[in-house]
Amino acid sequence: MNAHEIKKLFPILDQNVNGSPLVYLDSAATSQKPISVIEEVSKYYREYNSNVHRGVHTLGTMATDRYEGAREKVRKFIHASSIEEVIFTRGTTTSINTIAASYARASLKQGDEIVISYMEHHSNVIPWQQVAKQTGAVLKYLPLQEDGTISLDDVRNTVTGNTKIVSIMYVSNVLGVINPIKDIARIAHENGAVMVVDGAQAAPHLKVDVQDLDCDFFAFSGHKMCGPTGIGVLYGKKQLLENMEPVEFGGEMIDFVDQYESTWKELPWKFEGGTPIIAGAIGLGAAIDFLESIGLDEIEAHEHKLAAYALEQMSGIDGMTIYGPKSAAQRAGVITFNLSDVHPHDVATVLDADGIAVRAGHHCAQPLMRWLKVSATARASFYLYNTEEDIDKLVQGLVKTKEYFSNVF
Ligand code: 7TS
Repeated sequence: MNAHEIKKLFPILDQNVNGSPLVYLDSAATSQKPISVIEEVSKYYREYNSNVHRGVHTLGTMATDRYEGAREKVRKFIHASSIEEVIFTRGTTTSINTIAASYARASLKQGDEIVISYMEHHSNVIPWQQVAKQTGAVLKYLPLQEDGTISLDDVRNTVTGNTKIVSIMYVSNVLGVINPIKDIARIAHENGAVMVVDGAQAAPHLKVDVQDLDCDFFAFSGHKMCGPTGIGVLYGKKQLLENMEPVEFGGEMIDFVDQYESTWKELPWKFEGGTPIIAGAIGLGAAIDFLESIGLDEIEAHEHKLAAYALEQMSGIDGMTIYGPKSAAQRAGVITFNLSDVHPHDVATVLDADGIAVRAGHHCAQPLMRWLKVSATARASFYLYNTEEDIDKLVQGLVKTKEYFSNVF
């Protein structure tokens, strides 16, 4: 199936915005949803809406089967070794906060080190700042190379025998760079640290194999990979999860409750307190079916092609600064840029008048904005439904923006 055919499977993309056909270039913020996912979520509410893991009635059994079936789809999708290692959460943010609040708070002490990089999203910065304050651990930043990539020499120089946690994004939501996670995980392990991977921008775009990466934790969100909002995943190695305390207590996650003491269910349910995100998990299962029907390798190759085309077309525009590596091979489909004197919010506003949706701002990565020495940028992000025509329209829109503002000043 080519991108034009894939686009037809996304009802939202078939509309005019401000009088022009919608060109959606903000998938790094959230992706659009194919009809199969929308229908699967709707089917749950229309045909078998029930709570899970309780009682024996037919609808409840159906809901439980589909919810747990989605967990198995996730397990296969990331190649975890068992469903005990797949915990449903609200998204990447909740997954990383769970690792920080449970694993890190209990195991870190004064003088231990946590290593992150300058390119991290706030949700992979602030939980570690909090843990550092609570435990007396030190938060250290990996520097970046001039083109925004991470060098393994810097990893070797920053990670020490005192490092207990290394937490790095797989794919940057700003620079688009794909980080050498497998090598970083190896260096973390050589120093006795655990490796946490923020996979929010990786799971939608490339084949993830948590066993091959040998990461200890992996976090991602359903809404960026054609699934619903409000559902995400925390993968953790079984022996780590087994020794961790839950962070939410109540229904669903208990085995036996006495007046003053309680015991927890086995993995993964001890981490899923309360009624879970049933429709979300079922929708995520449908999203995985959809992505696999296209093929993750095909999706990644399509994005590399679009990124190469966009880099080539956009660098020809007068006054254009593109951040991150020059080569499309090192990037997923994210291009962050600034257009000479035009504020990125103005760029996004002029593009929006022609139905072109891009994001402007700090992209929840203020440490990276400081490293780039800018307060904000504009960002176009691509997914499997974007075409070269979408990029042509973006380039035309940018030329128009430039002309518009050079007439104003
Ligand atoms: N990590 C990365 C790398 C992200 O890109 C995002 C969201 C998150 C974590 C947080 O995910 P959430 O689902 O828990 O919110 N990134 C963006 C973005 O780039 N624009 O809007 C949200």
